[in-house]
Amino acid sequence: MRDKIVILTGAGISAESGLGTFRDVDGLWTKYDLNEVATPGGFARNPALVHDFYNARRANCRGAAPNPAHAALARLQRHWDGDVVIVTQNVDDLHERGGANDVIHMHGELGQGLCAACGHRWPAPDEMFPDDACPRCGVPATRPDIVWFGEIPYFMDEILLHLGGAGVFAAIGTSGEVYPAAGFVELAARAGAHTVELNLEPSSVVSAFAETRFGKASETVPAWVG
Ligand code: BV8
Repeated sequence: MRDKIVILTGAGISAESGLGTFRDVDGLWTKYDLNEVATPGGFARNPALVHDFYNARRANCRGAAPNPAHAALARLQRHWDGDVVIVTQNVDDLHERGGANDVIHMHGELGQGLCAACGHRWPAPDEMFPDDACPRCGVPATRPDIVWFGEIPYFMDEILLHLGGAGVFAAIGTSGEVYPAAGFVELAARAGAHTVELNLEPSSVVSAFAETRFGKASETVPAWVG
């Protein structure tokens, strides 16, 4: 009996905590040009704009609190007698502040800075600026530790291993628009996992799921966890 549960979360799980999603009616990509603030080219062209974008989201995140969906997943990790692996596309720390551990941030973290010169990572200050020097090598080549479009997501080997051994795969609060995350359900299903989508509305990959539960994450996730 495969008792590993792999959970993929997206911006929808943090929506009720007040953090914006990307592709909903008032989503972030309706206010910002993705190519200008979430690509390496955008950062090279205008690092100040990109830092402003992430400085604003870091401030938002500090003012937000985990919601019952985050708490329910932490409860599942505590009580389930197998592994519960949370893979998140989110760059906020609400899973951790909601009590979860071993969260895999495949798109990076708002709370970390990265030096493009020496690869050093450190806890990001509240605000980062283009000429910040790296705390280790001193070169002003610092950036948010975020995986932008066209960059390779983090921990892919580990994630693929988890998907291959999952008994259950659940996707929560994600539109299924961004790859490779949107393809995880197919990989899990092919490996024999039971798949469930918990989302406000059908995602772009809803047909790949064996089970769907629609509604707000703060209601559907605690009900699913029990
Ligand atoms: C990669 C930065 C290769 C962090 C993000 C051309 C050139 C290069 C690449 C590509 C290309 N064409 C396609 C690609 C691949 C590309 C891609 O998928 N593009 C899409 C747009 C077509 N992907 C990449 O570039 C990735 N890298 O492919 O590298 C590779 C891959 C594998 C192995 C080797 C090499 C990199 C992708 C990461 C990009 N970074 N953001 C940040 O700023 O936050 S992506 C961005 O979208 C966020 O990270 C976000 O997490 C992610 C997914 O969005 P969602 O989380 O799903 O949010 P969304 O708003 O879309 O949906 C919210 C959902 O919640 C909705 O369904 C809504 O109904 C629901 N909801 C709302 N409220 C609630 C709710 N549900 C429940 N309760 C509620 N209350």
